[in-house]
Amino acid sequence: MTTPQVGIIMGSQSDWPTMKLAADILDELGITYEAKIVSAHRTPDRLWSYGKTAAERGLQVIIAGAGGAAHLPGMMASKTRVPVVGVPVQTKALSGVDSLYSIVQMPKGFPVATMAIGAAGAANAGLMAAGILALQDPALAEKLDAWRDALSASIPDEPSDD
Ligand code: RP5
Repeated sequence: MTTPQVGIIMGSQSDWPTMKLAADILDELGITYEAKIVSAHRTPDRLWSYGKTAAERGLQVIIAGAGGAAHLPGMMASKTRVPVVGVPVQTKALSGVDSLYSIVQMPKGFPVATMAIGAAGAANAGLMAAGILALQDPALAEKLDAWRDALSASIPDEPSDD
């Protein structure tokens, strides 16, 4: 089995409805990925081995989403040089602000490219991964440009009452 280009990881099954929005973008652009539940708190050994083998397996970007005390993206960044894009999952208790703060303030040396909270952040994580991969892949660059052009073209000139 060949290694996918992108690893999507998340702390819990409950994160999947959000993280699926990143997967949907990758599907649209024809980017291969795997989706795994890897929890910093509940499955730390799984996190360790995923991070330790990510580069040698050939993963090119990791999208990591978690909610609450969301240590997963930062811990993953500490274990691999593969770029990590972090998605703060929206929580019920604090609306995802806790997730954002847990992910965004990484110390110098171990960066996480942190997206917006929730659905927009997950979709943007897919687009960020696509942009990184497109640097070395002209066919993907063309698809991504077309995707962006289509989005721009879908925005009306004027507001409507409907
Ligand atoms: C985090 O705790 C997960 O990323 C999830 O967002 C949150 C709640 O998890 P569950 O209790 O729904 O499994 O680790």
